[in-house]
Amino acid sequence: MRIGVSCVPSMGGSGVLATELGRMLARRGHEIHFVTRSRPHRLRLGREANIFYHEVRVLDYPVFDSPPITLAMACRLAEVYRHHKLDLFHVHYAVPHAAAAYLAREMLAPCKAPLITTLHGTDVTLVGQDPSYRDMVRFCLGKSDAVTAVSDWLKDQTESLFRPETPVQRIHNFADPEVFLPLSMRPDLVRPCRQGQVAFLHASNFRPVKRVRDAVRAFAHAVSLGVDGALLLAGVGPDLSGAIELAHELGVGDRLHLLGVVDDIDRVLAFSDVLLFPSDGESFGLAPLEALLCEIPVVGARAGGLPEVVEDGAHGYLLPVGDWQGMGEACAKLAQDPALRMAMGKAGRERAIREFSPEVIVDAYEALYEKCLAERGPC
Ligand code: GMT
Repeated sequence: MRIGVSCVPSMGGSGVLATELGRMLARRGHEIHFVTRSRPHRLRLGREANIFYHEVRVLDYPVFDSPPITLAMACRLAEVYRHHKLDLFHVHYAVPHAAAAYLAREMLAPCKAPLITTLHGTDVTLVGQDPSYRDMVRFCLGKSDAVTAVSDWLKDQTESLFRPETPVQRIHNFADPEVFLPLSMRPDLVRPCRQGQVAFLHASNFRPVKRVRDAVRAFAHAVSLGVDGALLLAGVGPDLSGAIELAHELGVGDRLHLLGVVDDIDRVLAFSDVLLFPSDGESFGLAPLEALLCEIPVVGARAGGLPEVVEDGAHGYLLPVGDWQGMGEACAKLAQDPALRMAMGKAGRERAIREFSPEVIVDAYEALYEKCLAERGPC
């Protein structure tokens, strides 16, 4: 199949998933055409067969307050469709990708290429609820040949918030067990913190939904309980400076390691001991899944789709949203018991391989594409 893919290219889980899915499909012999504003950050060009990148160029004319990206993306998708004879469009994150692909298909009429929309989270629960986008998201879901959501929780949210005409199919996210490896398989890695310190990692784009302050408070609480730990913060975003300030207020500022935007998060996860992920309403939690593969227990909030990824008490601990004291106690328990960390880590990797393997998930997408193509019939 020749597949046109659109996604958010900058940091974020939806672009990561789109990229990894594209790479897996390309390895199976499909031709993948990424049509995005910039190169998706995990996409390495020129190293793998069957992968093509088409940048969406946007004319920034002074008359526009902000350039109409959706229109430029629609034009580029239509152009790539014509030049490369695409079979279907698969867009990740509804706004604005589903609207752009819908427009492209209308421009190409009577093109019958199926449109598959994968929902990732805030495109439904936050951005999609804003009156400026809500009706467009509902419309695009109805015009998609298939709609998928990355967790049962997100599927339920989508159904109750939008009541879409197109049924929503849950296809979980995946991560590559050959890339995300435990430290025991990567003896070359050097940790940024002191020998003997327990390394707690928070990795995100530091938006309010991530509740980074809870991560800092939980860490400080664990330190107050006698843990000799370091807090690694990977990523950047609006709440990073507030988190740093809070760490200094709580007396743990000297234990912070600011890693900035990390390209090879597999390395950082491998040398960490615990992932702290207190997000509220996380639809899935790709970083926690990657942590499980690296045999790192997760301490987080029992909210959104995270309980579908991490089982409380088996691969870490899930506490109510905002319960940083409980999270701090869970961190202390894990810090003081390396055998427990190791047992949970091993159970986590086994679960991740069993439930979220690339083979199973990519099979599901492939089957969905074939079904949509069969239903649409030849162009
Ligand atoms: O929905 C978002 O906030 C953006 C999106 C992203 O690009 O990072 O994140 C979502 O998609 C990921 C991949 O499917 C999920 O692992 C994240 O849980 C999800 N984020 C939220 O729901 C907050």
